[in-house]
Amino acid sequence: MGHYKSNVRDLEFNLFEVLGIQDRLGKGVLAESDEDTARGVLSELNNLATGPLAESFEDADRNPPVYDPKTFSATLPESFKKSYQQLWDGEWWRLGLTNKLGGFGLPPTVQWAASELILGANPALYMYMAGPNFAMVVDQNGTEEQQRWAQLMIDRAWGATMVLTEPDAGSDVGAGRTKAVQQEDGSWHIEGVKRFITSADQDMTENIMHLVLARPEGHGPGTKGLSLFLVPKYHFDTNTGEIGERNGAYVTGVEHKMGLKVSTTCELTFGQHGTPAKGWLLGEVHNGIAQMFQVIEYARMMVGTKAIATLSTGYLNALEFAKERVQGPDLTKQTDKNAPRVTITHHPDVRRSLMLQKAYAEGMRAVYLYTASFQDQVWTQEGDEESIKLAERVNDLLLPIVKGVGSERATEQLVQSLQTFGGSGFLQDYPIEQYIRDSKIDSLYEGTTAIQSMDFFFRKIVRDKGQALTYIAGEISKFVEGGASEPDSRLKKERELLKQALDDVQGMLGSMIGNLTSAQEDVNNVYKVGQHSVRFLLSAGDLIVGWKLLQQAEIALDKLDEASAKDKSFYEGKVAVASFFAKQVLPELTARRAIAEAADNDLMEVDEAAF
Ligand code: ST9
Ligand code: FAD
Repeated sequence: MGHYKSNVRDLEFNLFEVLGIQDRLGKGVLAESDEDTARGVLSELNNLATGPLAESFEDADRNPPVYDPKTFSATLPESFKKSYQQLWDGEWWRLGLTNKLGGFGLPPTVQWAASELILGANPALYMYMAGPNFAMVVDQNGTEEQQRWAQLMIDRAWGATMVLTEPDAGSDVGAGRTKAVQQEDGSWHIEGVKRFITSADQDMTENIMHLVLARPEGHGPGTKGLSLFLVPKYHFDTNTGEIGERNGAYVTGVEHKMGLKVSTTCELTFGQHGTPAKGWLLGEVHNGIAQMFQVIEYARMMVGTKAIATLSTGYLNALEFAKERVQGPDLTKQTDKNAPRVTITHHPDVRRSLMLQKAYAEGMRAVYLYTASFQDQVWTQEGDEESIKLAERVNDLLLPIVKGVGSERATEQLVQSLQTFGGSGFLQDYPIEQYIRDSKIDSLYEGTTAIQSMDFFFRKIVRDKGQALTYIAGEISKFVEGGASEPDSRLKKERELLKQALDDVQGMLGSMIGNLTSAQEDVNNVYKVGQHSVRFLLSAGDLIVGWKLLQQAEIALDKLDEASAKDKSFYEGKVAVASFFAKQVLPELTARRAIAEAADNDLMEVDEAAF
C-alpha cells in the first residue's frame, strides 16, 4: 500500500448529500455531465492517485532535483517524471479548463474535489501541471494573438510559472525592482532577478511560459505600477509552437528546502546572461497586479486544498496506526498490573487528539467545497446579476479562510498525527514527517497567514462593507434558529454553542472595527487591529468549521435510520465530530474575544532590545 489514504466517501458526501451539486449538472456549460460522470471522475482519479501518483512521493523527496549551473537547468527524478507522465496522459489537466479550451464540463466543486486527490497523493505533480490553467488566464486576458499562444501552451503541454517575488519584495510585491523596457517591435526587454519561483525549470516539458510582474520604465511605485509580461523560456513559432532560440530567462539556482523538495524553487534571472529576456505585455494593457491576482486566487485555493488534503491523509494514517498499536491498560484499570493491554484508541487523550484531527480535516474539507460551490455559480453564470456578484464576494471572503486557516490548522494537526504514532512517527518509515515538511510551506507562500488575515479584515470585510460577511452570518443564524422547531433535537446544546461562537466572532470584529475607526483620531490604534487579525481569522475559521460540521451532522442524523452498516459508522462519525468540536473547541472563542476586546498597545511600546 502506498502512503496516500484518500477519503472519497467524504468528498461524495459533501458534493451530493450536502451541496446537492447533482442539481446543477446537465445544464448550460455543464450539459455534458451528470452525477455518474462526477462520481466516475473521482473514482478513476482515486485509483491513479493512490497508485501511480503516490508511488514516487517518497523517492522524489529522498532524491530531489539536481541543478546544473553549466546549462542553467534542473533535472527531476525519473520516478517522479513517470508519475507526471501518467497524470498528463490521463488528460487530467483538462479538469480545470473551460469548455472552450477543452475542459471536461465539470463545475469547480468537482474540480477541487478531484484536485484534493492529486494534492494529497503528490502535490508537486499538480503544481507542475499549471500550464493549461495559466493558459486559461492568458486566454481570458490576452490579445487575439496571445489567445493563440494560450492554445499552444495547452496543445504542446508546456509548463508555466507565476513570477512575483524578488529578494526585497516578498509580501510586499509592490517593492519589486525588475524593470521592463519597450522595444521598437512592440515587445519588451525584462531585466532583473526573481527568487523562489516554483517550477521555473524542469526537464518534463519542451517549453515554459513565465507570467512575470515587472515595472515598465517610468511607471509609478507599488503594485499598481507593475505590468504582467509573458516571457517564454524558448522563443517559438507562433503558428505551430515549434521551439526556436533560447530566450534570456535563466534559472541560476535551485533552493535546498525543508520539504516539497521535488518542486523546484528557483532563482530566475532576466536579461543577466548576455541574451535579452524578451516579454510581451499581456492583453497589451498595463493592469499587471489585477491580472496576476486571477492566478493568485486560483493558487490560494490550491494551497488551502493541498494543506487540507495532506491533513486528511495524515489523520487517516494516524487512525490506522492507533487501531493496531497496543500499549498500556485502560485508564479505569490503571492500578491493576495484570489488566489486559489495549489499543491506544482506548486512551482518552488519543481519542481527543484523533477527533480533533478529524474535525479539522473534514471541517476544512467542507469549507473548501462550500467555497467552491460559490465558484460554481460564477462558472455557470446561473441566477441574476446580483446573486452572481454575491457569489463572487462570498468566494473572495472565504478564500483567506481556505488558505490561511487550512494551512495553519493542517500544520498544527499534522503534528498531532505524528504524536499519535509515538516515537515511530519521528521515523521515515511512516509518511507523517514528510507530510509535515511538505505542508509547512502552505502557510508561507501565496501570502503568509498574516497577509491572509489582513486581506480578510481590510479587504474582504471592511472594503466589502461587510456584505459577504453579513450573508454568511445570516446563514449561520438561520441554522441556529432551525433548531427552534425541534427543542429536543439531539444537537440542541451544540446549536447554542454555535450561537455563542457567532456572538464571539461578531464581538471580536466589533472591537477591531472600533479600533480601526478610532485610528482616525489616533493612528496608532490601527496596531490594535494588526495584533489581533490572525486571531480573528482563525476564530472565524473555527466558527465556520463548527457550523459546517453541525450542518453535516444534521444531514447524517436524518440518514442514520436507513443507513447500511458501513454508512451507519460514517454518519455516526459525522454526529460525533460535530458535537465534539462544538463542545471542546467553540467555547475557546469566548476567551479569544475577551483578549481582542482588551486590546492595548503595550506590545508596540516594548523596546526592540527587550525582546
Ligand atoms: C507564490 C506561488 O507564492 C506558490 C506556489 C505556486 C504554485 C503554482 C501552481 C498553481 C497550480 C496550478 C495547477 C493547475 C492544475 C490543474 C489541474 C486540475 C486537476 N484579491 O491592497 P492593495 C489586487 S506566488 C484580488 O493596495 P498592495 C487588486 O488589483 C507569490 N485582488 O495591495 C488591488 O487593486 P484594487 C505570491 C487583489 O498594498 C491591487 O492588488 N505572493 C487582492 O499594493 C492592490 O491592492 C503573494 O501572494 C485580493 N485578495 O500590495 C503576495 N488583494 O484595490 C502576498 C490585492 O484597486 N502579499 N489585489 O482592487 C499580498 O497579497 C499583499 O497584500 C499585496 C499588497 C501584495 C497585495
Ligand atoms: P517576508 O515578506 O519578508 O515576511 C517575513 C515575515 O514577516 C512573515 O512572517 C510575514 O507574515 C511577516 N510580514 C511581512 N510583511 C508583513 C506585514 N505587512 N504585516 C504583517 N506581517 C508581515 N513567489 C513567486 O512569485 N512565485 C512562486 O512560484 C513562488 N514559489 C515559492 C515556493 C517556495 C517553496 C517558497 C518558499 C516561496 C515561494 N514564493 C514564490 C515566494 C513566496 O510567495 C514568499 O516567500 C512569500 O510571499 C513571503 O515573502 P518573504 O519570503 O519575502 O517573507
